[in-house]
Formats: sequence, C-alpha cells, structure tokens
Amino acid sequence: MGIVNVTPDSFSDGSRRTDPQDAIAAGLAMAADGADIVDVGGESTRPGAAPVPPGVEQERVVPPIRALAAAGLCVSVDTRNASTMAAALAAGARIVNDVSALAHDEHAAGVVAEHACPVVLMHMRGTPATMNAQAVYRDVVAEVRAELSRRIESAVQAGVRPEQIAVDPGIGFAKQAAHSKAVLRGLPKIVRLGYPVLVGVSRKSFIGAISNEPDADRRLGGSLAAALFAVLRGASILRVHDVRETVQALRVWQTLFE
Ligand code: HH2
Repeated sequence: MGIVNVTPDSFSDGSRRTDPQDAIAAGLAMAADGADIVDVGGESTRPGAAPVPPGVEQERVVPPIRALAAAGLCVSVDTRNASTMAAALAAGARIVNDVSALAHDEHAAGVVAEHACPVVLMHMRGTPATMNAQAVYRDVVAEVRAELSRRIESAVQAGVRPEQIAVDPGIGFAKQAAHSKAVLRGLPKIVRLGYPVLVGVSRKSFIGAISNEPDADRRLGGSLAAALFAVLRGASILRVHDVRETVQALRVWQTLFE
C-alpha cells in the first residue's frame, strides 16, 4: 500500500502533495513501482495534528481518487469521516482505511456496511491531538489486541462483513517508541485475531528513536528493516512511502527464503 498524502502538514515533508496533479502522478508512480493499493488521505494524523473539516478533506482527496480509480488503480481512502468515506467510494475508492477503527464518526460503520467494502480497523486511543497522553499500558500487545477485538465486534454489529475486515496495531498512534517495538515483536498475537494485518512503520518516529535520526525523510533504511520484520511476524499489507525500495527489499528477502 503506497501512501499519497494530499496534505500540507504530514509528518514526513517529502510525502506532502498539496497539488492534485502531484498526488495523481505520485499514485500512478507507486502503482508502476508495484503498489497493489494506493492510500489517499487528506488529513494528517501525526501527534498533535488539528482536525481538518470533512469538506476541506473531500476537496483534497476526491479529485486524485477519481483520477487514480479511473486509471484502474485499487484506491483506499484514509479518513475518519463518514461523509469523506461516502464521497471517496462514489469517486471510485474501493477500500476504507480508518485510523479510528470506525469510532470517530457514528455514521462511518453504516457507510462501510452499506457499501460492503473492505475496511482497515486501526488501533489508537483518543484522537491525534490527545493520543500521546494515552500511551500508558501494562501489557501493550494484550491491550491493543483486546481493544481491536472490541472495534471488530462493534463493526460487525453495525453490519460490516467480517471477511472485509483487516486490522492494524497502529504503530506510533498512542504509543511511545517502546510500545511500537513491543507491538511489532508481539505481532503474531494480533495475527491470531484471524484477520489480515496491515502495518505502517514507514518513516515513523520509533525508527528515529532507535537510529537517532530526527529527519523523517532520512529513515528509509530503518523503515525497510522494520517492514521486513513485520512481514516475518505475519503482516500481510505494508503501508509505505517508498514503494519501489520496499518492493525490491521484499523480493530479495522472499527469494532468499525460498
Ligand atoms: N499511519 C498514518 C496514517 N494512516 N493508516 C493505517 N492503517 N496505519 C498507519 O500506520 C497509518 C495510517 C500516518 O502516516 P502518514 O499518512 O504518512 O502521516 P500523516 O498522518 O502525518 O499524514
């Protein structure tokens, strides 16, 4: 899954694409480089980020989603807002990726259920503005697993089909670096929930903490190492900024394992 951030304020400067033509070109290039899914988002969810009104979010994401879907790409929309999910699905998006696991907007589960589309339920606590204060765990893997389990139950109760659900432990969301490391090590326990697991480690701050690299755009090596580790621990979808490099790393790594 390649990341297309149509935002002025994403945590990685190099991933910000405010011009729709730029976003479309980036998505097409990621598909050519081997991305199976292109994830288009119009709201930064970095720690402390201010929420973006859904109308503004839709102005950002709908044009690139329409163009990328028309070009035949499998597009997901990265949003917490039901109206943006509906607008993106109408424009040709096929997957909903919600960092709040359908908890932020009371209408979100209904939209996903009605469209019977695949959905990514990601773990976090609070909102991007408040989540850092809630990064307190006794057993982070067990708590993330239990909280994801509750989000799955609530989605299914609202009519979301279990076979359309993927889960994500939410690396860096309401998690300190030590929590993100523990979650990656404990990923098999999340895999045992029985749903495909998506992992987003790309350029995240725990990589900066491990490698002493404050610049998010200089964390490619660490991102590749963490991505391969996540696959080894059972991840089936990787959400990444650097598609070409990740595909190459995966190909070589998998070939050597064969
Ligand atoms: N991470 C980000 C955004 N959306 N979705 C899922 N499922 N998993 C993730 O780990 C995830 C996500 C944050 O990364 P990015 O989009 O690059 O930054 P920003 O939110 O600042 O735009």
